[in-house]
Amino acid sequence: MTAGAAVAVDLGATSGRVVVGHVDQAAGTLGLDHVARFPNRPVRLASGLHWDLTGLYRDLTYGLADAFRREPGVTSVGVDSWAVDYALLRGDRLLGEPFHYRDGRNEAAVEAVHARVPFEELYRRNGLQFLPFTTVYQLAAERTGGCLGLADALLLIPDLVGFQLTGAKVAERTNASTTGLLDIETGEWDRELAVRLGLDASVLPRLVAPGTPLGGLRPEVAAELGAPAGVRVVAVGSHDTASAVVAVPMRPEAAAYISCGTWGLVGVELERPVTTDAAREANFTNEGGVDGRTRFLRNVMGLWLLSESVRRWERDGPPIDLPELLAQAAAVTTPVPVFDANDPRFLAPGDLPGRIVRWCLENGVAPPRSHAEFTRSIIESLAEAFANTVRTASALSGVDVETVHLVGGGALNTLLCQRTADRTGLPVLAGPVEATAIGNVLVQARSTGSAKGDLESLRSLVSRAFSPTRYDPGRPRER
Ligand code: LRH
Repeated sequence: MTAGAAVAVDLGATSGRVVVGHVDQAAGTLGLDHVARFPNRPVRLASGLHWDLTGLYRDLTYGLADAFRREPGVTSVGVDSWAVDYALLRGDRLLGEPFHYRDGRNEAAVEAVHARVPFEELYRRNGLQFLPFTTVYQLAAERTGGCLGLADALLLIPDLVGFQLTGAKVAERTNASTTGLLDIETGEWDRELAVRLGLDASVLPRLVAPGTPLGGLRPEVAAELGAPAGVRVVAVGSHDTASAVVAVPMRPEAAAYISCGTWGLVGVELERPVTTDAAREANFTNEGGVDGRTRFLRNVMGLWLLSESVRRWERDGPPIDLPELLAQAAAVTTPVPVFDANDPRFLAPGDLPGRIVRWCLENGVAPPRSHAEFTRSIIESLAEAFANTVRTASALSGVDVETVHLVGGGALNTLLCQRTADRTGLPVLAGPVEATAIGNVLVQARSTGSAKGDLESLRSLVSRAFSPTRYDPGRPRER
């Protein structure tokens, strides 16, 4: 038994996990035990594409019960997930399963929002890149035919899980910063903006900073999960990307990061937001980081391009062995197209390979033919988008990037890491793969007193515990 263990619940758009973390700052150690991993499969209902939040909650609570069984020394639990999505509640009751941000309902809402508040003004107020699924647009879609009028609270996904566990209704700041409703200057809810958009700001809960204790488990939950006495739920950087950035073992003044999973979040960490016209035109975002830092970054489409292509191939053919497919992609020697990974046509679920072919035909380049060529084309296109975004982040922020840190599941993709090094012309340090869970654990550890210090002290624990794999740039293979 280790005293002061912290359990991280990390919910990604394709899978969730429960991880027990042990932090001993005096000894300079940081260890992780993987307890549970479960798929996160969206569900298409008559009302649109939703998350199966009830199923996810069941799976994560089974994971928590397992964690408590294995490690009776657990003192805290922290929850992070993908951003922007929310649940509506009336009292304790959920008003339906939350919408998936890839649902098509936002298209019309974007225009309606910009008609009331033009994008330039929105950017000045919230500092966020344009993404058609940012919560403000989803809420505008909700106004017509949705449940907003019935709701008395809106909870983002990790806050919803926190509410089910503890009964506390809050909005953790890093994730709240992705809604579009947080004032970039004051860090408070922009109630005036909500009113102008016709939204009832009274549904927005109290904001809390990462590290804030939310309370103990509800007695029924504690009993059902066999929780050790005194376990507390702690707000972490509940936006998964905020937790991942905590665990990037970087020197922010000379590094860029790529948090690569379903999305590739590419940027730098700053002390202050950058909301210049140039940043807006380059569609860079200023999301809230832990300890008041700014995550100045851009969303790049990420490994979704590959996972959704594989899903389509598997629908129409035999199961695919991913490591084998990646090995075949690495061995491709014929030229493959580099397409615009950020083209909005790749956002919605569906026939991604078909859309890649159409992009190529519209742009006068020969489309890939085999699964291996598609995979290689996706990896080259992602590496190119990563490289362009690192260059732009550096130019807009003034950070002189010497090293690129690539964390998350993408760090296991050796071809992607090497081609990112080649295309940026910079060394890529890959890992940790579980950066999000580590960042989640570290913020809990600091809140419960088993770790101290600023982000740099926490990051030095990460550097000692996880040595990255280094990829040096070779000669870029131009295509
Ligand atoms: C990554 C992520 C990203 C958001 C998207 C919705 O998981 O949180 O930072 O833009 O999901």
